[in-house]
Amino acid sequence: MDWGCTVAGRRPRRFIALAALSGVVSAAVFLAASELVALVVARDASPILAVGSFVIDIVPQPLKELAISTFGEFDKVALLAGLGLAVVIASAIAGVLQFVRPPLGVVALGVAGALSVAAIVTRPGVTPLAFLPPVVGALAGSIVLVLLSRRLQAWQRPIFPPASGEQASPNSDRGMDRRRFFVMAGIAGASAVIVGVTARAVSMATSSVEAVRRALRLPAARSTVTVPAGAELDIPGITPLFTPNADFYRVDTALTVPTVNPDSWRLVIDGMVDRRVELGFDELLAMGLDEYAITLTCVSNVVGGELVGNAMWLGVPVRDILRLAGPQSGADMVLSRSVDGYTAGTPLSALTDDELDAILAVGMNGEPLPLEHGFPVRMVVPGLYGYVSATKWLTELTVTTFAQDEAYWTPRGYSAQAPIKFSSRIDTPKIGKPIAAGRIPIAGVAWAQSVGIQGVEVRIDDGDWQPAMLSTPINTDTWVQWFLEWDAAPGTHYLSVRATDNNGELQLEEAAPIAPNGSSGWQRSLISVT
Ligand SMILES: Nc1nc2c(c(=O)[nH]1)N[C@H]1C(S)=C(S)[C@@H](COP(=O)(O)O)O[C@H]1N2
Ligand SMILES: [Mo]
Repeated sequence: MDWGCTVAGRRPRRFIALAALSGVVSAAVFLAASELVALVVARDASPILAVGSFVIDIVPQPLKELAISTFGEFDKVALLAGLGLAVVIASAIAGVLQFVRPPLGVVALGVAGALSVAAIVTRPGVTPLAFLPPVVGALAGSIVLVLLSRRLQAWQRPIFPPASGEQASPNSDRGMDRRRFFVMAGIAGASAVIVGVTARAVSMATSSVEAVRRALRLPAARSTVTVPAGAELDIPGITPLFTPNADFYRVDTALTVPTVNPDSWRLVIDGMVDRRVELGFDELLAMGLDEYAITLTCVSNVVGGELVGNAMWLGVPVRDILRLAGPQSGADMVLSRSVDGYTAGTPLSALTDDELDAILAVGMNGEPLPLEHGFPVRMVVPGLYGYVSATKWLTELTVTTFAQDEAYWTPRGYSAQAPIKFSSRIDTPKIGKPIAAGRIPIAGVAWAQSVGIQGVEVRIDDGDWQPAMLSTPINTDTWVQWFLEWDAAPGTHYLSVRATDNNGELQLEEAAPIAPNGSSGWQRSLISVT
């Protein structure tokens, strides 16, 4: 192959491709060096994660919904993959720029470094040295880019006159230059991958908070919830009464799970209060823990969807904590804040109501909160969607007003206040899973947190609504299971479900999308019987 073959005035395609490759290698060095420095001086300062988080915050609402509906719980993996692709493309362009118009490639890396610094230092809770990783990364990446680009120039030189100011090397052996380029690109690329992956892995593995969590023994509950006999139906395919932590849905804007050490955790209660209060983890535990069974629901749950789960929480009523600070008259909202800057706005009345168990939870299904579910402390409020109440990795409760303060989702297309629209779901038989004809149970769950479910009805095809049997409810804050026996005849059938709550209200029939305040409608699923 003749590497030197060229059309007059144009560089051969091969060199352009190799210039692009040198850009990609330099970007890998940039990221790897950043990860390494981040590991040492500022764990929160990974450029790729900071830029990813920034993207999450600025992405328009419809796009976010599209991502969630397309990729489900893998939305963050998809985001990182997309970001990775963008980095590859942009860095390839930077490599070509550096080759044809130096120092434009270095300028591009500098801009990438500056943008990373901006994305990092504007994250909440950032440490003072957080600017360092992208700066060192940009420097390392630029050095590699300049060196690779020079090698490429040298290799190409016999065909082109030297660039101004550079020395011609007429005697240089092109085979040698070519080898130098590949050796350098290979070493830089391979070490970037090894260093980058190792640094990230070490950073994740040595986040000591998981070890702290495993060693943590929460005090026993002062009062426990009695699960009545008949609360859990024994039907294959039905959702379990309590959702195991490993299966509990996860929804948040955090690209990496925040790691909060309970030893340094502080909760600040401020805003419109008689006295500002600060609480440590042990002080919170010392207030006494009780058990609460509460079903959590996400506003993004579509009719028949999976973004709902039931857990046995261990915690302290929020009203007891607010009482320490003394909310002032005129306040009507509590803005709860997470370490990662996320906020939720909850009506003050929902948090002070003696009849409603809004809690700060530290335990979930018999263990400390899993890291993904808000360790060490999160909020849980029966009857309100998670985005307006269930702040994870909680650090601050600001007593304020809806007029004065806005929570994370409010300017992003969701209602400031959002009670859960009660709903019902068919768990079995499942859509797209043909079943054998015969007597089978139709079963599922229904929830109307803080009110309770009075009844569930099922309709087969266009028949009459038939009352389903309900499990014995634990309380009004948890879902109930329901079932109906069905003589399934061969063919395709529509199964529909609807619930009535303890106020005698019928589940909303009118279909609504998840934005701005939750989906509604009756689930209708097509089942094929063979
Ligand atoms: N810090 C933080 N807390 C958060 C969120 C978030 O993005 N960040 N999302 C909320 C939303 S929308 C829901 S539905 C619940 C989900 O809680 P889970 O992930 O434990 O199921 O957490 C809430 N708390
Ligand atoms: Mo949510």
